[in-house]
Amino acid sequence: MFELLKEQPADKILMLMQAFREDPRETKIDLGVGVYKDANGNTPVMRAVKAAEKLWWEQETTKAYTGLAGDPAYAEAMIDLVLGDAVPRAAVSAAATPGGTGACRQGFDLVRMANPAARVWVSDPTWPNHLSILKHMGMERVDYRYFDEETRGVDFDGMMADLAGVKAGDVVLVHGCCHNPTGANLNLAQWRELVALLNAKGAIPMVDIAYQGFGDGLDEDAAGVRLIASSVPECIIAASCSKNFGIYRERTGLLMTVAQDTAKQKLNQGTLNYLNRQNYSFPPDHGARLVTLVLNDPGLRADWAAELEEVRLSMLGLREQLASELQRLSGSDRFGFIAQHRGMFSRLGATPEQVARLRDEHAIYMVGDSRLNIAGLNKTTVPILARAIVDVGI
Ligand code: PLP
Ligand code: TYF
Repeated sequence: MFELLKEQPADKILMLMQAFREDPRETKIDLGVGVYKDANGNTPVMRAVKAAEKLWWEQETTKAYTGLAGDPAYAEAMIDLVLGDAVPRAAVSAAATPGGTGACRQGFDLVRMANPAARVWVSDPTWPNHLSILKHMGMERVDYRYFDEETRGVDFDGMMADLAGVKAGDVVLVHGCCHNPTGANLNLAQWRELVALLNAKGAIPMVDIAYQGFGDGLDEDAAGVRLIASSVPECIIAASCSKNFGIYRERTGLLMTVAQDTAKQKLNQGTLNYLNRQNYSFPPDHGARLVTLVLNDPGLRADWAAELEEVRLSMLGLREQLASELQRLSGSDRFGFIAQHRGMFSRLGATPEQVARLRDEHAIYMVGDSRLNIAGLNKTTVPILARAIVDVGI
C-alpha cells in the first residue's frame, strides 16, 4: 500500500529553518520562521506563563480527560479576549483546538459539513498552510487580490473588485491583524466597507487571528474581528495563543462560531464537539490551562499584558530603525512601508534572485517571497540588513 503514496511538497518555511541551522557562517541572521525572538535571539517563556505553570503544577490533581470542547473556562477567557463585549455570549460557540492551525482546519471542516459547495476565498498571498490544508481537504479555493506590489500596502480596490465575485454561501477568509506574510492590514474604514460587501453578498467571513497584541495593541488588533462578529449574521473565528502567549509547542487554539440567531448556538456547539471527536477526541489541555490561569488572575494578566506590550514595542522600534536606516542609505522614502506594516512580518517586495543573494552573499535568511521576520533582528543587525538590502538592489 505505501508504494502508492506520493512525495508531498515540504513546507518552505520549515525547510528554511533547517537550511539556516546548517549554515556554518557566524554572522548569519535568521529572519525566516515566525517565532518571536528577543534582542539576544531567544524565544523566552513569558513571565506570567512560567508563573502559571508553577501554580498549575501545585493545583493539578488529575490528568483525566476534559471535555470534547476542552475546559469551558478556557473558551470563556478567550472569547472575552478576542471578542470583548462585541456580541452576546449566547451567540458564540467555541471549542479548543491544537493551535490556530487546528482551529483553521476544524473551521474549514465545519464549512464543508455545512455547505460542501462553499468556495473559500483567500488573500493573495496568504499563510501557505491555508492553501495546503484547503487543497488537502479538496475544497475549492478562490484568491482575491490583497497586496499592492508598488506601495507594499493593501490593494483595497483590487480586493473589493475581486470580492464582488463572491456568491451567497461562500466563505471569505481574512487575517484578523498582522497579515502573514505581507504585514499590510486594513484600516477600520476598510473593515467597514468589507463587512458591507460581505453582507450584501451573503458571504460568511472566517477570521484567522494569530497575532492579537503584536500589532497596535490587544483591543486595537481585535477591532476588525469584533466589527465583523457584531455586524454579520454568522461568522467563524480561528484564534491562536501560540504567539501572544509564547506557547508555540503547547498547541493552543480556539475555534469559534458566532450566530446572531442564538437559536443556532447549541447546534453549532454540538458540531464543534463532533468535529473534535472525529479528529482527535479531546484537545490538548496544558497550554489552554496556562492561558486560562493568566487571563483570570488580575496580577498575572497585568504582567502578561505588560510583557506582550514590550514585545510589540520592540518590534515597532526595529521597524522604525530599519525604515530610517534604509532611508538614509537609499536616499529615498521607498522603504517607509516597513514602519507602516504591523506584526512580525513585512514583505519587502524583492525578487527570488535578490532573496537568494541575501542568503548566499550576506547570510541573511528570509522566506522566498521576501517575507522577513522583524523579530529576528536587533539594534545591531538592523544596519547590516539595511546595507545588504541596498547592496542587492531591492
Ligand atoms: N494563522 C496564521 C496566519 C499564522 O501565521 C499562524 C502561525 O503561526 C497560525 C494561524 C497558527 O499557528 P499555531 O498553529 O502555531 O497556533
Ligand atoms: O508563518 C510562520 O512562519 C508561522 C509559523 O507549517 C509556522 O506561522 C510556519 C510554518 C508552519 C507552521 C507554523
